Amino acid sequence: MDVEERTAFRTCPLCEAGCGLEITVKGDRVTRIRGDQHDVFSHGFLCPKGSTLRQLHEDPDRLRQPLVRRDGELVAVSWEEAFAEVERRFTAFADEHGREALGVYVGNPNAHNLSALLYLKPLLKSLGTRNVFSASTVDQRPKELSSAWLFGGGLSIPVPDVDRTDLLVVLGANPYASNGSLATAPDWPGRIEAMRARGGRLVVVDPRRSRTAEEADLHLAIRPGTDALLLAAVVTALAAAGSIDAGTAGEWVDGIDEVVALLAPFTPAAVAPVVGIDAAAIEALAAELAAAPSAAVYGRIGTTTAEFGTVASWLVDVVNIVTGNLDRPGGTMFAKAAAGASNTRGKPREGRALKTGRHRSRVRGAAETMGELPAACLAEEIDTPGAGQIRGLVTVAGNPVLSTPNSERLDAALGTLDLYVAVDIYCNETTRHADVILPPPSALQKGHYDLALLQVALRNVANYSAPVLPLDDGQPDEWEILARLALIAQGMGADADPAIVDDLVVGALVQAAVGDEHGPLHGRDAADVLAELAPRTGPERLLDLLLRTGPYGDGFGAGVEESVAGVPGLSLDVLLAHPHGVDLGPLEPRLPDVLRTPTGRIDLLVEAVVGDLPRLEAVLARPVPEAVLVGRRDLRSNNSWMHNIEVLVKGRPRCTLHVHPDDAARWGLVDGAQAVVTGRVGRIEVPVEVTDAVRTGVVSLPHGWGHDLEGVALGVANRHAGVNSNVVTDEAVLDVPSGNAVLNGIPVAVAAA
Ligand SMILES: Nc1nc2c(c(=O)[nH]1)N[C@H]1C(S)=C(S)[C@@H](COP(=O)(O)OP(=O)(O)OC[C@H]3O[C@@H](n4cnc5c(=O)[nH]c(N)nc54)[C@H](O)[C@@H]3O)O[C@H]1N2
Ligand SMILES: Nc1nc2c(c(=O)[nH]1)N[C@H]1C(S)=C(S)[C@@H](COP(=O)(O)OP(=O)(O)OC[C@H]3O[C@@H](n4cnc5c(=O)[nH]c(N)nc54)[C@H](O)[C@@H]3O)O[C@H]1N2
Ligand code: SF4
Ligand SMILES: [Mo]
Repeated sequence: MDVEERTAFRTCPLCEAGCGLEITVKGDRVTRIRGDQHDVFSHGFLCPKGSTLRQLHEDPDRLRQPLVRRDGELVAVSWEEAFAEVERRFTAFADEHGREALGVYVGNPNAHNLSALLYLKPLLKSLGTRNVFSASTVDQRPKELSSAWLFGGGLSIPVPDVDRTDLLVVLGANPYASNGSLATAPDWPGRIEAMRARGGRLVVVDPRRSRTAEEADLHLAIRPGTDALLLAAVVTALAAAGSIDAGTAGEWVDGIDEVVALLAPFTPAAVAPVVGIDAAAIEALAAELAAAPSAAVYGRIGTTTAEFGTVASWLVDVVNIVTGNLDRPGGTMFAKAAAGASNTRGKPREGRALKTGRHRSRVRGAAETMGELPAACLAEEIDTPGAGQIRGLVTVAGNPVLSTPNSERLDAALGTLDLYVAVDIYCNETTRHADVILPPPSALQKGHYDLALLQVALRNVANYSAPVLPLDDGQPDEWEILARLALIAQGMGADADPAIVDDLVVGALVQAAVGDEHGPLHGRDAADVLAELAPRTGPERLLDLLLRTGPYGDGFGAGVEESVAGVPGLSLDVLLAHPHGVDLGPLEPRLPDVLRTPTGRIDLLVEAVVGDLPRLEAVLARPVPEAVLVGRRDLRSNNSWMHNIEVLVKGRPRCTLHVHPDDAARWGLVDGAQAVVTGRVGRIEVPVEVTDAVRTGVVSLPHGWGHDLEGVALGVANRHAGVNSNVVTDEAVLDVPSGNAVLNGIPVAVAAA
């Protein structure tokens, strides 16, 4: 019998670009995935990873049943047995050690996952521990903090208006490989090429001549870890030239003169020897920024996972502000997301100051930020005895053994835990230590909406994807797994109905909405609103509520009539009727109403940043290390977890150490042979690729590799194991204000093996 063929549309959840996919399905099998030509944002673009959602779904190593440790071995069990096992172990653990002995680590894929974005919070609350860690502190925490301090929201991050700018300055990002980050847009390469075709200029600041740098009009090969110095010198050069002009946005900014005075020691001449860029070139960059009709400075991983990540993140915005580029077309702008944004809720221009350090880590006293402790502290919290020691762990979509600094220490520590429950699709380098692994369904079996990433999109769009394939028999959805864990942690037992959590979450959101004086539901009866959301449940019900109460929402009758020409006020039904998404238009100026700061203005004098400037100044007198390690990304790879897909890993090995020819000669290295890279905490052996794409004194190695550990159940990845760069990165060094790990600019010694 012929099985009917159908077409489904789905946003790719693998990276931040959010491309629309057109998926052909025959029965329960995906037969083809290509770019959705009609997607309102991606217009058919996709990268080599997008079509591998099918391989990911069909990967025999992807877990389809929970695993439980019995006599030392992880064995497949039923879902009932798995939850019962969690309850048994959790109860015994809590009785013996108490909840503060529990740690939690949540990883990157949660940011792309509707279930996690909505149900992790109740899980964390139910677990009742302050030992919360996440991939945010090996990534963007510095930018979240500086944005919270400047604009009143961790995701109130001004994004570069690539589609309209005259000058794009990219520091520490390689969107040709990463497809962009904290600046959501499909087809960065196409956007950059369009910019250059209309006469715009691209400047790339990167110690490597990356793919993006190859496209640039100007590539400045900076010495790693010194972006804050460079940007400070740009401000100083602007001031010296009398070019400080904050433009229209300036009306809302305080502290410009004070900041210019504070940055005075960082002249181009003073920073040049450390930064590795001539004073004249720094002055020229400043002049170009001042002269451009519009310009956008954009910094990413190379600037945030660095020793001065917070200061650099702040300086990116300072430079955009003092050149008059904040909040104007072609400059850096705030997205206005259709759902979930805190900068469209509550009263405009009112907010509370974000505090950090409300509690501190036990061992080294590192400050809490946004309710979390630095991921770089996780290992020591497990392996250092004493009261409050972490003895149990929950991980959700995280692989810290490959992603966090000094990973051998963490790996060893995980082996000593009394309890470890993982929610993950694989038994990998981290989850192999688990007592229980609870696998969520594959991406194709889940609904999708980019609740987080659309808050930093380069264009306002809204796009919901329904699950493409049905759940396997007995397979709980990911939100149900998280909800059931929350119920177990609350002592309600392994059989408690996840609907209890769902109802609590929706109830709290409805209460907040009817209590928001500035929202469309103010004063409405919560029960009526809930009745209108019925019969939906789960993430879809919550999303419907968030869309309807959002800035383009129907407000249950009290919102907008038209979200955009011809499209009614948004709700989930409206999005379901638009499977290619709804285009809500280009970004528009949002000052001052986007602000949620205590003063209702942008105060540049951020205490934590100003307090960190002496530490930055001290670098000017510090000797430059002979060699430092930086990372890089490859288009066919995705952090640590897409290496089990043959089509992505086949061909030439990607986990190689890039070394400049002069350095190779100096250190006696030969292309293709092995090098030993030694840092303070560890040592690795890697194959060398000699290339003048890296500057001298810098070696580059991608992270997320090293799949040859015992017990890792990833057949393909195991054959393309590569080496874990985080064996060498140092957990002791942090960006002070944020506690973010330093993953670039690691002092190392390099020698032939
Ligand atoms: N040296 C160095 N280290 C780095 C970086 C660097 O540039 N250099 N980059 C850092 C950055 S930016 C990041 S974001 C982190 C990432 O750090 P992590 O978030 O710890 O690691 P990932 O590699 O993203 O691992 C994701 C995990 O989620 C699982 N997973 C995938 N999809 C799902 C799902 O739908 N549900 C669930 N429950 N699990 C799923 C995968 O199997 C994998 O175990 O790494 C950081 N580490
Ligand atoms: N294909 C692919 N796409 C991805 C990912 C992936 O693993 N693979 N990961 C996703 C994630 S989680 C994230 S956070 C984003 C990250 O997105 P990006 O920030 O674009 O990340 P990278 O491609 O690693 O680019 C970082 C660049 O910084 C440079 N760099 C290193 N140190 C310094 C420094 O001190 N100063 C400066 N100026 N530059 C420096 C590196 O050479 C590199 O070219 O990518 C996302 N997209
Ligand atoms: S660029 Fe990112 S979102 Fe687009 S297809 Fe590739 S992995 Fe998916
Ligand atoms: Mo990331």
